[in-house]
Order: sequence, then C-alpha cells, then structure tokens
Amino acid sequence: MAKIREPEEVSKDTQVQQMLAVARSRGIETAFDRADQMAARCPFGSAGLCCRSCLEGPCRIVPNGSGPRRGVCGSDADTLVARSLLNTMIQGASGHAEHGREVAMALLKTAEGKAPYVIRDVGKLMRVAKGLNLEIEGKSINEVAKAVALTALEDFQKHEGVMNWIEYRGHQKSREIWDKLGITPVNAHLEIAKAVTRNAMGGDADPLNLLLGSVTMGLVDGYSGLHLSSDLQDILFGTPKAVKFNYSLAVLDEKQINIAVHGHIPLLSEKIVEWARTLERKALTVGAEGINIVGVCCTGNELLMRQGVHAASSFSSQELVIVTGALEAMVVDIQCIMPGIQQVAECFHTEIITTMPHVKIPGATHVNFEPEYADDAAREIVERAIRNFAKRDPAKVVIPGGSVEAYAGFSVEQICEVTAKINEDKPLQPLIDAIKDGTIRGVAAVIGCTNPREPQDIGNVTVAKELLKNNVLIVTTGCAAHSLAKYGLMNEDGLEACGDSLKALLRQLGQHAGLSALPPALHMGSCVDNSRPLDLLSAIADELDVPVSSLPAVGSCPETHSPKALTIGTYFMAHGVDVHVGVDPQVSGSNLVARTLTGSREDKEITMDGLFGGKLIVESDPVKAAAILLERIDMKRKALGI
Ligand code: CUV
Repeated sequence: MAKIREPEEVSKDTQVQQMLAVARSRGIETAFDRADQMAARCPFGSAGLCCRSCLEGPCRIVPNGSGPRRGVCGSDADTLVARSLLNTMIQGASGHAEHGREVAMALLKTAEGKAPYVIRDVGKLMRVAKGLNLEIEGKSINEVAKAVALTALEDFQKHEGVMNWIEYRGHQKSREIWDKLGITPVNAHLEIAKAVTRNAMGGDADPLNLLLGSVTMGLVDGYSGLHLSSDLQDILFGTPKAVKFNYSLAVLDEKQINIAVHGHIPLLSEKIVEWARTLERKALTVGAEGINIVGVCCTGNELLMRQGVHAASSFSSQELVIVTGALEAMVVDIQCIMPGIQQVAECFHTEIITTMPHVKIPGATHVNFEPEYADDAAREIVERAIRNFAKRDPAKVVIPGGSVEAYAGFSVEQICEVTAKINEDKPLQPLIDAIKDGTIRGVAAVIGCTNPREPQDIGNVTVAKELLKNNVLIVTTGCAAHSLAKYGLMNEDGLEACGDSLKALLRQLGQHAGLSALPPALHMGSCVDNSRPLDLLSAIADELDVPVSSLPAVGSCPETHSPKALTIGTYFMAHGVDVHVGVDPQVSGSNLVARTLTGSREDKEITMDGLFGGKLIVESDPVKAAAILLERIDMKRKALGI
C-alpha cells in the first residue's frame, strides 16, 4: 500500500493543507493523492531507459546492467537516455513556440483590423521594430505592427539563415558558440520537425549529437517561444510596471462571482477581465456583489503583471481552487491544465471551460476562442459564470482566510526606470556597481513549477531564502513566483530574509520606485517571461563586454514538473548560466549523458560547462543546492576579478 501523505507533508501552505483536508473529507481526489498512489515509479522510465519509438519494442534496459544492454535495434543506454531527454525538450519547445505563434497571429490580425485588440505599448512596438531592423519612418502604428507580426511569423517559416528573434535578441558572444557548433535554429517548426525525425527509430544514435539537438530545442524555446511571446504580449497588452496584488486561495470572494483563468496565453483572459468589468451590473441582478477574476498558473502571472489580478494558486494545488465551492467557472487555455479539474468540478457547480480546439477535456464545456471573435468568447464565458452563481451551494463553501500582499511587474524596462533615477545615462550602472563591489553577490532566477510529488513551496522558498541571506538578488517567474509571493518575499517583510548589503540596496532603490523598498524577489512574470532575466543579463554583459557566461548569475528550478522548465533551463545553459533542478531529470541511466550535462566528465571541453560555460546541477536538497549555486557564483566572480 502506498503511503498517503498528511496535508502538512504535501505543502508548506496552510491554506492548501486546509483545503486538501476538506477535499479528502468529502472523498474528492486530487493530484496530491494520485501522486501518493503512484509512489512506486517505473525504474526504467525514471532512468530514461525505456524506448517506445518503434514496434520492435517497447525495449528497456535494466539500470543496474543485469539484463539486455541494447534495444532490439542496437541502441544502447546512452542513446536511449539522450533520446528520451530530446523528447522532453521537443515537448517543452513546441509548447512555447506555439504560444509565440498564437500571439504573433493575434498581433497580425489586430494590425489588419480583424481582431478586437489595441496596441497598448506603441513605444515597445517601435523599439522591437527597430531591433528587427524594420523601417518605421512614415509608417502608421498598424503598418509597423503588421511588419513586426510578419517578421515573427517568419520564425516559423523561413528555410535559410537564422531565426529573426535570435538575430534581434541573441547575445553575440553566445551566438558565436552556437554558430560554430551548427546548432543555431533557422525556424522553430523546421527545428522541431528535425528533432522529431532524428529521434525516431533509425535516426540519430550519437548521444552527444542528440544532446546538441536538445540545446537547439532550448534555443527554439527561448527565442521563438519566450522572447517572441514577451515582446509581442508587451506590445499588445502593455509592458509590465510595478503593481500590487494579493496571493493565496483567500483571494476568492464568497460574495462575488468568481472566475479562475488558468493556462498560459493572455489573449482570452485579458478579454475576460474586460468583460467582467463591462458585465459587473449584471452580476448584481443575480445577487452577487461583483465579478472577481483570480489567476492560476501562468495565465494568472500574465494578468497580475499587467492588471494586478489576484493570484489563487500555482500548478500543484489548482484543483483546490474548485474545492472552495465558490468558483463559478474555471477557464483554461493551454498547458499545465490537469484533466483532474473536471472530476473535482463535478462535485460542485463549477463549470470547466476549455477554449482551444486542441486542448479539450471530456465533460468540460467548450467555448472556442479565435482572436477575431475574442469579445464573443469572453462575453459568453462571463455570462455563463454569472448564470452558474445561482447553482452555488452555500453549504459547500469553504474559503481559507488571510492573503499576502505582493508587488510584481518588474520588467527590465521597469527595473531600468528605477535605476535611471540614480544614473540617467547608464541605467544599468547602479546594478553593475552593486555587483562589482559585492553589494549584490550574484543574481539568481528562481523559476519553474510546483509538483504534486514534491512538498509544495518548500524547495522554491528555501533556495530563495538561502540565496537572499547571502545577498543574491532574486528574480522570479512562473509558479516559483507564486511560492515566493506567499511567504512575503514580494513585500517589505521579505527584507528580513536578506543580507545587510542587499537589504540596504533594495531600500535605496525602492525610494525611486515610490515604494518603501523593492521586494527581495523581483517578479518578472510568467514562464515565457524567462526572456526577461536573460535580457537583463545580456544587457549587463554588453556593458561589461563579457559573455553572459562570465556573470555571477544562476538559475534554479527547485520544484519543476514540466518539460517546458527543462527546455527553459537548457536555454539558460546555452548562454552559460548554471541551472539547478531539484527534481530528478530522469537521465541517470546514462553516465555519459548525465556527466555531459553536469560537467563532471574527464574531457571537460565536451560538457555543457566546457562548451557553453553553464552546467546542470541536480540536487533535491534545497539548502545544499543553494550552497552549490553560491560556490558557482563565487567562482565566476573570481574569474571576473571582482
Ligand atoms: Ni508556465 S510550466 S507549472 S504554469 S511554472 Fe507553473 Fe508556469 Fe511550470 Fe506550468
């Protein structure tokens, strides 16, 4: 019998513990329970040693070497593990590339007057157009937007050259390494198709070549996914600025109609926020005091960054938002949506509404979303939620009390606006000076997910606190940001966690932002906004005329579950940034693969570290992980002579 963890063991969050106990008392199963039932994991899959690529198999190689050493086709453990990693990377890169393409199409339709959006950040549009070397003189806003959208779409079509967004955003010194290795992507779809082909039976069998294929997927993810999405979303919806929001399950309001928006792309959810405001009066007619939109996962992050919409939950506890009994609708778009939400919703009046033709859930309502008809879809969804309010059973409502105030919206533009008040000509200089003199020992991006298998928030918060204590500035995105917000690391209280020099700097910078202090964890947005930390590092590296890999900067993904997080991590490593993962990446079946990733081979020059300057650090203990990250930060400081 699998051991069922107590609520206190599955999450650090007492509200999650409370709601999990409520769910269990009502016989409602959640991901935390299913993770416990799944406790004995397949040893072959865990090591990356099973292969279902063709009908000669499935083949599996016993991790301890006591069984067959090769699959029927002759693939050995190294090939199998490298292929299974590439498979994961393909999933991650496709998800983000598709996100980028959807947003590019929406921008195109907006520019052509076919979709009901407006260009909210004309300044950013012009900066991006200039960065892409597009002609803007004498052009209308819509003409420039159309040219930007078409240039973005080329990154899914062109057959020669290099992706436009890499030409635009890629750091030159990293570019030289990628070009030399022949791994710089041409177009996202072409690279994904090539990766699928090379991974098929009879394709690429060279583990090191397959690993380079994984790095290409990291770059596809980073540029056609992250950078392209952040840039175009900023153009369409505005570049984030400091904003206040609340975090916790307590952001649901018993007196209002509650709608949760969940997934990743803000195209529909931005419209839902708009329609919730428009239809507010209608809510009064059904006895509610208003309409309350709450965010889940990265759609939540997108909305809080630009609209200050409160955030209810990160990935692993998404079902518990429904268990409050106070949710009229959960609207989902793409990615990180547990099918389990439908089973939970069936115990309540909550309507699960899928919106994308390629992401449906049996039993859920489907309201199709197309940018052209965004208003119709958003209006229908809000009206459905209003109607559902009458079906709510007050006896089932349990909303935990107490939520945490947090500040988010720290785009690179927002950070530079603050630092420009100290040095107008060189806004990055105050940060560079602080890094040089040790006020900031290093910069760490604490990113990624929460995972029902792991105790929620513990890894994310522990790594962040250990680093803050040592004066490492934290930037954060994704569900890790949800974790850090909940424990006060995005408000003034969080200063307590910081070392003295960092604390003083955050207070000083805060004054220039109209706050008593900048929060110790700077929330940069959703997963696609992992473009922002890299933009910041690239700009600092340019000022110092060094590669990004020389900077005392690291990434940490303590509680990940998603292939997307591994692809993002690979994109960081391709720039020479060390990346820690706290969850087993399932490559232990091959020493060659594991050691190439972690830089622990004898022939160092063909490891990730040797080729790119950044390596993978696998460590499940967050305190130990932070110590290793500090060591790497200090090593890079020393090499830089600071
Ligand atoms: Ni994209 S990928 S669980 S929602 S951060 Fe959250 Fe963020 Fe991971 Fe998913």
